[in-house]
Amino acid sequence: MCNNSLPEYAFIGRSNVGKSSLINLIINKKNLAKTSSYPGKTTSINNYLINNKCIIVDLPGYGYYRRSKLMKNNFLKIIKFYIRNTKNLICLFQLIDIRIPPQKKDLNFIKWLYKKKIFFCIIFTKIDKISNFVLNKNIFFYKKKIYKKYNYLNRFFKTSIKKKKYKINIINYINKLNFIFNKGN
Ligand SMILES: Nc1nc2c(ncn2[C@@H]2O[C@H](COP(=O)(O)OP(=O)(O)OP(=O)(O)O)[C@@H](O)[C@H]2O)c(=O)[nH]1
Ligand SMILES: [Mg+2]
Repeated sequence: MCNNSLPEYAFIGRSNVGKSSLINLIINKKNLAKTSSYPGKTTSINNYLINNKCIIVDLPGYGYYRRSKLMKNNFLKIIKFYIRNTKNLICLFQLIDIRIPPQKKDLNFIKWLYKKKIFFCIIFTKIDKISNFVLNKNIFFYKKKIYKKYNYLNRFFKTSIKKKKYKINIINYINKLNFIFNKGN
């Protein structure tokens, strides 16, 4: 948890969804956040100070099936404590692997975010791994599912560590939020 005066942006999602990889891409540092092809790599809350302007936070993933139930619950508790108690958490980026149908673990986490009124955006990851047709279809169904349940559509982004051009939308959005944050302080 970090209660300093800078705006903070955190990345959350199931283990292996690509949180650490996306952070490296966004901050342009190849191996700063540790990544792995095996789930469960990030096991602590890692803060990265970006140009003295904001803090990017890499969170451990939730729901890694090889962890014991106790460990999974403890990780979830730590993540939720961080999210609820970080004063300057401006936006939480919820990462979703768009190759697969909506997963209960993600939908439960999203439900909790709505319940606790946490501001979040959704990032669909690994878009290089499916065709444009499947991508658009999956995004359509995801949006529909969320809209039907909450009557509200979050801002959505799509990304890939292989199709680097998509990161600019997230960078621009963070810059915009930084600007708004600084104007209000
Ligand atoms: N093809 C492809 N692979 C990706 C993409 N993003 C991440 N990966 C791969 O997915 C695997 C997991 O990436 P990580 O960034 O470690 O995932 P994580 O969400 O931080 O995982 P945990 O730390 O275990 O919670 C790695 O092998 C990455 O190279 C993507 O956009 N496209
Ligand atoms: Mg990670």
